[in-house]
Amino acid sequence: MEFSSTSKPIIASNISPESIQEYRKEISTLPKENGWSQFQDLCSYQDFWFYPIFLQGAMFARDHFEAQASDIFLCSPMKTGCTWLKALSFAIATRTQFDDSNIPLRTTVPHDCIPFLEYGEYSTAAGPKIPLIASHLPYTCLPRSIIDSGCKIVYLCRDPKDTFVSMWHFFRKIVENNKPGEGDLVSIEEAFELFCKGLSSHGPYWEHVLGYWKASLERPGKILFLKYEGMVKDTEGCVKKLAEFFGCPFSLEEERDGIVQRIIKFCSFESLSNLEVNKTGKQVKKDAFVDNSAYFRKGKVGDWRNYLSAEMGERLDNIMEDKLSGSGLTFRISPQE
Ligand code: PAP
Repeated sequence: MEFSSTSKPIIASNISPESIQEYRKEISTLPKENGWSQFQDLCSYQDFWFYPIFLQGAMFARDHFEAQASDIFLCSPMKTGCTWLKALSFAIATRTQFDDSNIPLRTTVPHDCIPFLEYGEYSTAAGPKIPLIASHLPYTCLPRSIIDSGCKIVYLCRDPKDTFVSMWHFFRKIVENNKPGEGDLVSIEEAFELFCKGLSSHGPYWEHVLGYWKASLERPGKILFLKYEGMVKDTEGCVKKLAEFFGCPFSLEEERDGIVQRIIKFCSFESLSNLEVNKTGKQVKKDAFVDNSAYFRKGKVGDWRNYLSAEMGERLDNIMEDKLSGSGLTFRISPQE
């Protein structure tokens, strides 16, 4: 994998005050619905729901981002395992430069090792410049040049029930930390109703997944479609698949030397969540902050059972089945699994 050239100096933090005004104006004209807290409405943009905080950078990327054919995008809806995918991808891509003792992931939260397209943080990504860029944007909202340049895309999604539960906990923490005493997130039951109507950050969830699923069928060599549950079940297979997809497959010698296992162990939930930076560090974004620990909650498949009733689970499964019907994609787990 080439590390040198492709990071571009276009950064959303360089948006001129005039552009910010323009984007704010554009956002103010969008249809709105109540979000999961009293602090921010959800805005309808290109058939998806967004919090305004995510839209400004998305619009800036829409207008200014020029993809290079060698860029590789790590795309996912929120809370489906992006932090883990970033860590694994970074470790795979930089394995000849670093080992566990000096890899930037040891001292930097994965989100700061691989930048987000829509936060425009290219210049702040830690360590070597690698052609990996993450995004939570739906496929149809990606800047046109990403598709036109034939960039590779890894897409990661997750059982919607676990995704929903993870999202509710994440936003609750953000609201508690940033607006202490000023109100709360809606209850998990209310948020569930909204999620089932498609009203969630970057939702409807099923449309996000379907967009990339259909694109992966049309362009199989360019889009690698993964599920969190598959990554948990066969992490080794996924890590090897990622390396091949990135164009830097593991050699037999590397496999013999246990490099694959080393990466898996270093990027495991237990290992990353116990690093000091991920226990006590913070990400400061404009006027809000996120504790790095918020990206590491439990990392379990099926945790939804601790928060949703069987009926709620069944209801969301049915909605997904209905929305995905005929696509060939399912999130139902077969009895053998
Ligand atoms: P983001 O949208 O804010 O980037 P994202 O990383 O996609 O969040 O998802 C967070 C989920 O991944 C959390 O799930 P949970 O709430 O159900 O626990 C988080 O715990 C899980 N996660 C983070 N790191 C790892 C890891 N190394 N291995 C497995 N799961 C992980």
